[in-house]
Amino acid sequence: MTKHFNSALSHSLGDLTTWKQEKYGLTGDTTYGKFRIQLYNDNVVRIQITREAGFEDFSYAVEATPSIEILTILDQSENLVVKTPNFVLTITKAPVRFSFYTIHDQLINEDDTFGTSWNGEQVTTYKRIQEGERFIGLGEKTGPLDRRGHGYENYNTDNFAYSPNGDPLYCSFPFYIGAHHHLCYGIFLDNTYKSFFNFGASNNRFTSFSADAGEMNYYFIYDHSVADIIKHYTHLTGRMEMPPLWSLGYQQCRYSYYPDKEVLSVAKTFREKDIPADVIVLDIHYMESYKIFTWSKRDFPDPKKLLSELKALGFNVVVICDPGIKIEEGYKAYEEGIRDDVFIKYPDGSYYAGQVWPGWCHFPDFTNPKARKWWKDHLEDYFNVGVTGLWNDMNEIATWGNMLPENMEMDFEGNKSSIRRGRNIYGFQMARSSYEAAKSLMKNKRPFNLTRSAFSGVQRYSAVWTGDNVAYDEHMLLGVRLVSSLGLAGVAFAGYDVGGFVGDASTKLFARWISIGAFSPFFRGHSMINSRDSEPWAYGEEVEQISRNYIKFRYQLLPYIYSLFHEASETGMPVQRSLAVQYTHDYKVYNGLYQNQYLFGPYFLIAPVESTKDLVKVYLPEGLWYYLYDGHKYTGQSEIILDCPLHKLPVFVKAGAIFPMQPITSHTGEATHTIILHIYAGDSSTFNFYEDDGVSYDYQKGNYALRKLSHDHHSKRIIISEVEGKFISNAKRFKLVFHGLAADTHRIIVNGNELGLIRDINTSFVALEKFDPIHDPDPAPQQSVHTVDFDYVKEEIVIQF
Ligand code: NBV
Repeated sequence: MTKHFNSALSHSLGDLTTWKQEKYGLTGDTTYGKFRIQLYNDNVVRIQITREAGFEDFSYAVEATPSIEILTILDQSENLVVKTPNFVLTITKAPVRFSFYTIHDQLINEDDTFGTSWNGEQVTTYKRIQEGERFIGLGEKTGPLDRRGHGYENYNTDNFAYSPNGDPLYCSFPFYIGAHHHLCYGIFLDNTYKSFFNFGASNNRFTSFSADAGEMNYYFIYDHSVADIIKHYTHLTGRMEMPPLWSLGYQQCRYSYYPDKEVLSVAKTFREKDIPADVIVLDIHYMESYKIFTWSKRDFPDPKKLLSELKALGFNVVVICDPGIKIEEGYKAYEEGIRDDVFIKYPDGSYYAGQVWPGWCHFPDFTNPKARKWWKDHLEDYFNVGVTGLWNDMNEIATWGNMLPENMEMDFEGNKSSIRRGRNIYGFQMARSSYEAAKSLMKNKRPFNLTRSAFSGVQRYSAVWTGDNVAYDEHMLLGVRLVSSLGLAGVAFAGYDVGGFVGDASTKLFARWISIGAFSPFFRGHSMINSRDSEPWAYGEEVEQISRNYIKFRYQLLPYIYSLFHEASETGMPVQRSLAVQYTHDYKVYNGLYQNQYLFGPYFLIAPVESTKDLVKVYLPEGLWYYLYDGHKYTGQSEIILDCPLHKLPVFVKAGAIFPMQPITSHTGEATHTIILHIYAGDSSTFNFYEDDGVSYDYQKGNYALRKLSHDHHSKRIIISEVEGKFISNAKRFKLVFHGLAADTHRIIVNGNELGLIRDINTSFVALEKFDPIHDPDPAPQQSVHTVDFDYVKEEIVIQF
């Protein structure tokens, strides 16, 4: 029986009155409410707490369903104990509190004495902070890597030129990871109302998470590593599909390139200047009076012709799409939107109107299947002229004034809710509508989809970029942290505007930003209207050369990067990994000096540094590390001081690394025929090298080629496994590049045949040949580099060295 209480005060759940075992867990009634526990697998349990009559089962974010049926539940005098093979949940009966232990009785996470409480409609769960506990995650949130001592709000907002501590921004990812005593766990609050996270920002006693309304509905995840926790979280919220390969190349954007001649000239300049690029992005000026689904008659009279000319130059085209639909008689999208009843309304049935680019607009309700269908019908025109990617902007929803009335209603698949519940999911649903439409309209070809606003699970539909950043050093480093943090929240495909959107980058800043951006999952240069030109050649010869070098390096790394995206699609593992993913319990990685460092895939450690610095302090975690440019070896768990001239972003490669690269191309449509495997001596490791056609969904039907690359340091052996999958690689040759072997001491035997050892001492890193002719005409190698090449065969290849 649920008692009534004074809703002006905070009340917690109360004591257990009855409980019952259910198929996947149990339900319990308490003095003031009820709870349900469901096991999703041996590592994931869902806790729902409500005062309503029933439990909510609808979620846009979560795809998984509970699956563990056999449970051990012990009914002890003071507790209920739920045992899984991997952790134990103890529910105290009076009052009801939830605590999680390892199977060896170590405390992982426990409710504070406040437990779960309501304050009016707002529901909060309080957790006791453990000694030395750190918190990471929440996706696109400013502030430090370790969020202890900070509080955040999730309320998707167009935060133009946000400050380095600005909050909230465009996205909500109510998921964090806690770490203490060599343990870690994740908590995902699946509630789309405005929510708050307090990581000991009030005291050292508790951390709390609240939602303005709706259920307390959280998932507790326990496993041995952050990577495993992300794997479980993305099991719940889904994983990305393989992106089109071209979307991993360099993308050039500007608010806005127009007319068509300017677009073509930008594209041609990339080719003339020998700077690789794959995408031109069209911002709002391609439209007629900013009306989505239209093309400016004056500036883009023949989009189909323009796009085919760009295609011939090897460029794909991505167009911006805003949700605001101009209220204008005769405008097809508007008239059909009214006809199909797709726009958001007030409770009295009148349409909401907000002002944005085209003037007064209505906004489609993407939680309504009718609106998604209408959206798709209108998007079709883009694909008919050859567009291959969509860029979802302004979907917080952003309007002039930015104040969205909270009484509006949204469909929620026929189960109407107020926009208080819909706002944080609006961008997600728009991105979903665009992706699903594009996917079906492009037949079997993969579209690229990008969104500014998002919620947990958006990785299934879209890449995310960090909105309107500003051209200064601190913002550049903030962007790096935002992308690393998005990775922790399952969004592997993320990036920032290289060069800074607002303001003018200095020459040095642009050089640094584009070097770092080359090691970002999503790599796009973009800048605001009325700011200075910001293409890689717009900052003078030296910066042009630095840009060319790093963009070329990225293109050579694409087989590695593409394989990382495959991993993300299989396990949710981010491409850009905060050091906290791998070195969670090494306190140094949270130090303000080192918190921006990250791993790009398993092997590259990037230490982003301000453009104003010539010297930088870098922290190298455990292991042995090679400086990218000269192979100098450093022993890990050490802080080093390094020169960081503008043309050399501090980058290190981990000993044991074995990864594929390819020759330079000017865009991803150019086939290459050699796989260059780089091997760094000193440790062992394995890497899954993945290839497919890069454009279609055939990989889901087995048309891929997966090879496990194993480097065994002790037996001095490399094994390239037999190809798994039907895809026939373009490769004809393998070339091996050994780093860090003593000169002339190694015979290289490939499948039993001794191959002549070729010593290459012209440069220390073959892939970076002529890395920077301006500064390093002939860099002296500090390591010996050996290369050897042989035919590509799809059977297993064993190399002894
Ligand atoms: O469409 C114009 C811009 C776009 O360039 C930018 O990337 C978005 O974040 N858009 C915001 C609209 C508002 C700009 C002030």
